[in-house]
This record gives sequence, structure tokens and C-alpha cells, in this order.
Amino acid sequence: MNLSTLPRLRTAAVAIALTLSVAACGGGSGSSEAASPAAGGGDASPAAGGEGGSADGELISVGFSQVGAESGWRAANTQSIQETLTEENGFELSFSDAQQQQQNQIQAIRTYIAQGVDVIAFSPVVESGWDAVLEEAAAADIPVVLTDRAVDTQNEDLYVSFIGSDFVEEGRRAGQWVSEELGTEPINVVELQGTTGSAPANDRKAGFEEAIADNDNVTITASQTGNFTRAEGRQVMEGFLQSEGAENIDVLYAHNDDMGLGAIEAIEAAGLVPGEDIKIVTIDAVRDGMQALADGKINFIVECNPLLGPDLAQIITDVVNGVPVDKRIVVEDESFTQEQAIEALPDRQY
Ligand code: GYE
Repeated sequence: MNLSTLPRLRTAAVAIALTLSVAACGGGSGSSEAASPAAGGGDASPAAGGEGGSADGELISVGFSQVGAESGWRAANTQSIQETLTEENGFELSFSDAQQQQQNQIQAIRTYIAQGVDVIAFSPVVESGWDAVLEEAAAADIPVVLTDRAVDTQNEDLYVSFIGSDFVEEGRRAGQWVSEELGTEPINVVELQGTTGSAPANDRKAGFEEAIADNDNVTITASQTGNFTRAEGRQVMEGFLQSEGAENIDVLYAHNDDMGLGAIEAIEAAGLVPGEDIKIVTIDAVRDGMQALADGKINFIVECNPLLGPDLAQIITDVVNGVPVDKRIVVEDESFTQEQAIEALPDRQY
């Protein structure tokens, strides 16, 4: 495993196994109950050096169902997973892209169950509707790890661990910035939501609304999904400019960089200056977003770290080897102003 690509995550297990990463990391974050060890058994610890591999030296077979390829964030996330869950590191990875369709993910998970993989991992496109297929995995004794996005279930025993960012907190930070920096006078905000029903769309909306709730100057005047893509971000922003009138839009809050970047195209096509005529706040901090922030076209970005591969590898290894894992592992995120983006850009990994 390449330690230099470790994200700034913290879990007890990872902190112990990957002591080297700790120096580079910030303060610790969440994690609560420990999950009971899942299938696999055995009391051996993970292979030395943080590499994967089951206790008996066999490759660990992993079925991973990815959401899609909708954004720069997703591309970086896929790359991190594929570069980490390699044979060299002790894994045999089956990877599938669900093209943002829940039905495709359910099918992929059923295929992995039929194949009898050691562990299934997936990033659920939407929050609800997973219980049936997760029960099938449980019946087959295959542990499931959630990465990036949560599921909405009454039965949390249906997965062993969930690693991902705190999306409510991300939305809150975006809302706080808007409220404090721009909400000193009355402003109208239009909102580009992520994929309808997805955890990041639900949570980033809720967090933002919470943060602006006590500032009467800040009003969300229009809110619509742009499905986390650049093309739909542009299209929906064109609609906002028409329905609201450009002069009535002070701020755009986009749930990810890509939709913000699409919206910038629409704003420029309308003869306006993004970042000035319409202020823009987004979430992710992927390279293209950070470049637009450094160029003054975006005003503030809350980070969402996509480099989940190394920690996912560690969780999977622990689960297979019967080492307890945390039920919830929270990824730490930063945020960036324009000045901070200029400074951070040269060292960005994604
Ligand atoms: O912010 C967005 C992607 O689930 C955190 O999905 C992820 C989100 C990310 O499409 O760009």
C-alpha cells in the first residue's frame, strides 16, 4: 500500500496499523461503536506494513459496486480504490460502475453474492431501498462495507462498517461561510442539489439550511437537482437565470464542484462574471474546482476527501481476519478560500 496516498482519516485500527500516516494527519474524528467481526474468522492480525491479504495468505476477493463516473470526485475515488485493492496488496477486485442506477448496483451485489466473494463494498447511489439485497448478503455470510455514502436502514447489522465524510457538516460549513461573509445584507441563494435521494444531497442541503436558519438576510429562492454532473449543473443554472432573473441571484450553492463548474459556463454564457456578479460556493475541492477557486470564479469550497482506498483496504483486511472494526469512520475534510486554494493547488493529489 502506498502510504503517501493515505487520506487524512483516523480510526483506531488504521492509526495502529499505519502509524506512519499519523504524523501527516490532523486531529482525530468520529468513530463510535465497534462492529462485531464478520465472516472470515481467525485471530491473526493484518499483514505487516498495512498491506492486505487474509491471514492464510490467500488473496481477499472483493466485489465493489461504484456509483458511476459522474464527477471529478468519483474519478479520484475510483482511482484510489483500484490502485489500492490490487493483487500486489493482497486483493482480487471485481469492480463495477452502476451508472448512477440503484438497480444496477443491486444486480452487481447479487452477482458478487453468487460469486461468493469474501467482502462486498459499495457506495450506495441513494439512501433507501437496500434492506432486501443486504439481507441476501447476510444470509450468504458475506460482510458488507459501505464507502462514501450511507444507507437508510432500521437494521445496522446489515453492514459491518461505513467509511465516509460527514456531509451534514460539509453543508453546514458552506452555509456558515455564506451567512458570515455574504449574509450581512439581504441575499438570494440558488441551490444545485446532488442526486435526488442520495446521502450527500440530503445532508448537504440539511446542513446548509441549518447554518443559515438564524440569518434572515439569507434566502434560498430556487433549489433543483443537477445530479452531481457538469452538464446538468449548466442546464439547471440556465433555467435559474431565466426563471429568477440574473439580477435576483446573488449566490449559487452547488453540492459539488462539477455542478458549479457547469453553472460557471451558464453564467459566462449569460455575459456575467462568476465569482463576482454571482458568488459561488461548492463542495469537493477536486482539482478543477480548486483551479476555478484560485482563478476567482468560485468563492469558497468545502473539501470532501475521495481517497478512501487505503482505509477501505485496511477495513476489509481487518474484517476478513476477524479484527474488530469501527462501525462509523468519519473522513476529515478542510475548506478553502481563494487565497488558500492558490497555496494548496501545487500539492493537491486530486
Ligand atoms: O461530492 C460528488 C459525487 O458521494 C461524496 O458524489 C460523494 C459525492 C461527491 O458525485 O462529486
